[in-house]
Amino acid sequence: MAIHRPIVTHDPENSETPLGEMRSWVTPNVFFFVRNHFDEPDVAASAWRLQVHGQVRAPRVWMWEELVALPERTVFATMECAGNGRSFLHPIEPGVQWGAGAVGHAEWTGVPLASVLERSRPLSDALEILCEGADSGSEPDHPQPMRFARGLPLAKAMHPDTLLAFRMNGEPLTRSHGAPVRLIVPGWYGVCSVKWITRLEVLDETFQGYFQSNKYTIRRRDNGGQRTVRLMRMPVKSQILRPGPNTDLEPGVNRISGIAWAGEEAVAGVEVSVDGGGTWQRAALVGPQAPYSWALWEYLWEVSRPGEYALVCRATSAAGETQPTEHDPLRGGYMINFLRPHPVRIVGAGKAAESWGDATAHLNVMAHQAEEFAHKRLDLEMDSEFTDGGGI
Ligand SMILES: Nc1nc2c(c(=O)[nH]1)N[C@H]1C(S)=C(S)[C@@H](COP(=O)(O)O)O[C@H]1N2
Ligand SMILES: [Mo]
Repeated sequence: MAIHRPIVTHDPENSETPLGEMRSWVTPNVFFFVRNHFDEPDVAASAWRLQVHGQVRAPRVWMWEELVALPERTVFATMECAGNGRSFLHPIEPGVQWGAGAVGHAEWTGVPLASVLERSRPLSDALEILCEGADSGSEPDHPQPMRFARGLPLAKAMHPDTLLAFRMNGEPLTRSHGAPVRLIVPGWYGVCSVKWITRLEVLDETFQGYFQSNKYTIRRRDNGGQRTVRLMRMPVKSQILRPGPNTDLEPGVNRISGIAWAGEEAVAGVEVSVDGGGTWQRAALVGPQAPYSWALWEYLWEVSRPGEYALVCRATSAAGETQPTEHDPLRGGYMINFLRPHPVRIVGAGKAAESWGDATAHLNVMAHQAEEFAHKRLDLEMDSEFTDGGGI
């Protein structure tokens, strides 16, 4: 069986994690979704420079050898694109028409962004760090070429878990994921984690760049009116991995498995409904549970009656936040974590569809399968049913 990273747009590449095939807590690098706004720049480590300037006492340019000589830190974090799930919205929202797979979970290694910033001694009025990538291009509503850039509030920039990362799951970053160095902002939407990073400017004001003023914003109700807010933290969300949507299953015990994440929070619990959200049962969290990281979960569904069923999953964060029933239109094509039915059919009169061992045995199987996937050749699916979504 060939495994694909399904392509949503070719040029630039926007491709999904093949969620239905994933069995491991971490997403193997070749299957980790790719979200590019512009052509991928080719930046060799030897030629890479990181300029640090702006509201600092000691501006500086870093070279690769200097960066990797600093003390390392490793963080596990789930990364989701703020537009993940956009193709499920009605009416259609413009932008890349993502299915459910613009999300992945990896082990990121690098040096804390704070280690680099501190050495330039930011001034006391520092408010945000402008983080710029080496990639550039234009958008339909912004014809002048621009770099990909985001402003990161100072407190998050100085948090020890915010990394200038150069390894992903123990391997050097690939070009698609931002080689040689990218930002990792754990718990926040993927757009904050600037790839191919080459410039940090300490600002004493809020950055108003395209990718956080024109795009990646939502509207919020505020005192009877509305205001525009920038997207940063990921809210709580869950997704069924298996069975896939529209699968035919047999009567008996069927295992429903999935993932759930809650940004900076840990996941407190996941519930599953087999009747479209009418009644809920608790799923079991399996494997590691940590802040920033998705949790794997499963539910053993005993079913005898053939027919159509609407599976739904719903996660709750450690802070008690849970997923909304419907998509708030003020969110436009972003922040899509509403409860979405996952149809399956029970057909025939077989017995249990899958045998079931204990959690440890199951995790061993997952680890084994992940190992196998890591050695499989990657086939990119070259036919896309979707059109290029422009800059969203
Ligand atoms: N320089 C640069 N950084 C970027 C982007 C980009 O287009 N250019 N895309 C962002 C978005 S929207 C997401 S969701 C993540 C995706 O990271 P990945 O491609 O490694 O999955 O990278 C972010 N960082
Ligand atoms: Mo994104």
